[in-house]
Amino acid sequence: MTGKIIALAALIFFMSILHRGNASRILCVFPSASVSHQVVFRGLTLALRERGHDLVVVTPNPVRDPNLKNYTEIDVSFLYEENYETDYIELRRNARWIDWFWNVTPILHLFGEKTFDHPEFKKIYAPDSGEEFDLMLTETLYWPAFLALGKRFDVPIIGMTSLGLALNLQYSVGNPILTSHQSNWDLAMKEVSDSPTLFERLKNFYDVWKFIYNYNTEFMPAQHAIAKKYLGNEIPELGEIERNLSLIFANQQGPISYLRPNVPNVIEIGNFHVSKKIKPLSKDLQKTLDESKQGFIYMSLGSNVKSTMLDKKSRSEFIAAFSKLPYTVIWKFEDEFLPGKPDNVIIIKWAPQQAILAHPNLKAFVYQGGLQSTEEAISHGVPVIGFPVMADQDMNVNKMVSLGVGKKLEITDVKRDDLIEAIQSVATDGSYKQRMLNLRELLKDRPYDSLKNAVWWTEHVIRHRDVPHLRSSTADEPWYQRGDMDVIFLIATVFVISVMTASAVLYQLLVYSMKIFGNQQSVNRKEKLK
Ligand SMILES: *[C@@H]1O[C@H](CO)[C@@H](O)[C@H](O)[C@H]1NC(C)=O
Ligand SMILES: CC(=O)N[C@H]1CO[C@H](CO)[C@@H](O)[C@@H]1O
Repeated sequence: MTGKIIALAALIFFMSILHRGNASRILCVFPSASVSHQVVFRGLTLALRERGHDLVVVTPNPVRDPNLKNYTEIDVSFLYEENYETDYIELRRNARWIDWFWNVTPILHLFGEKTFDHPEFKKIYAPDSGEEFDLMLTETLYWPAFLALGKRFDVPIIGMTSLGLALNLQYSVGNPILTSHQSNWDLAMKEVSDSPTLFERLKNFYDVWKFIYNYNTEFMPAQHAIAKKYLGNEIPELGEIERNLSLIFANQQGPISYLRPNVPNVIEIGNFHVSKKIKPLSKDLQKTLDESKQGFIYMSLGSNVKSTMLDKKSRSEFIAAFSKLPYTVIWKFEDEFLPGKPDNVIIIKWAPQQAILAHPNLKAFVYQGGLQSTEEAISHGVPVIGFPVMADQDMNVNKMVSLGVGKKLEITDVKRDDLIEAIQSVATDGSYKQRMLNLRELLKDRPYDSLKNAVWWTEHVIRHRDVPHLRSSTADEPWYQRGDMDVIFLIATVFVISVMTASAVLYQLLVYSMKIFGNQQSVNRKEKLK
């Protein structure tokens, strides 16, 4: 009897060891003060928690659910208060994203410092904290300082982005740098062309390489200084840690992005934040939408760009266009009052977007082209009218237009007639809707669920403590070897020198023979005269 009990106790003991053996501790650092980024990361962190892992998550959008065990949140929501009120629409008139980046670097550094400075976070990374982790997950957009934490805890790092990879990351993971390819959302503000001229490509080449150069020689060292300030001087060069990232989860699903070659440790993700269970609408809104028998239009410029940023003229164009529509318009407008609001327009400060998109009476979604909103529109089969403002939004809307599921208009030059025409054709011509439904089917038709796949890869990295077999040595190539720039330069130089030498020799020969010929003639002439 006692023998049996001892055996049972031993079994339970070993089972618990085994169980602990499968559960890992994961440090997650996601400092972007932007909800649309955070909802993507949260999709993965909650799924990892479900799998039994223990997570510490640094985020400005904590879930704050006391029932979530093994999920410690370090709340950096104060970063939203530090947030600068940028008028992105005004910005669009004046700059390309790739140039504008340099205006926000002070803010990026400040956010980095403020996050490192958080007392709860300090307790985690302090040298004597006793904290141990098996993996670090972090947003790889413009936050290289946090990569140093991977060294502090001696863990592999998985990078993650809520949109396609930024140029700086394309470079550091060893992807080919395609200076004029449409997947470079960094280049876009307005002027993205599917068939750029030679001159435009020259300009893109210059801009892209200048950005990569400045990023690595100015931005990285400043971030390195921040990392050293909080973690000590032992921190290796951040660029080297970045080149060693185990995996990168990139939010770019094939059917809805401009395809490009990626190194094998870039793993496509998507739709992490799209809810399977939609929360019901408020009674009022539900009633309004149900009663919109003609259908309704939903307009939102997202969480970063606000409709209140529209200048008077653009606003009045929107109002004039909406007032002529036979539909109800639900407008996410962040103010109490919209002067001149037509009767068929309802303004709401905050919109339960997925529930609105799910309503069967919805005809079209007027939006800013954010990737998360695009994914939501597709998953509810709603055609779109895009007014892109910044970052990857032009690219997303261009792709939607090329797939025939939407139209593109210009936010800095809103014209009521164009808007009416766009809404009417998308709403009444059923082919937009049909193509959107087809696209939804295409996205769903895949061998695995994207989120489960990302969980599998995360655990794969933990199991093997890194995945060097997926890493391409292209990441180690210096810039001048990428695309064989040095070889092309050498060939071009040799060619130019040869042509110049040959021309010089030919010229000399010509001059020499002219002389002889000239002499000959004058001799002949003299002889004739005799
Ligand atoms: C990067 O990986 C290589 C090969 O595994 C290793 O030798 C090097 O120390 C790593 N560098 C950093 C900064 O982690
Ligand atoms: C790995 C780990 O720390 N798991 C913990 C999850 O939470 C339960 C109960 O809250 C703990 O018993 C585990 O140790």
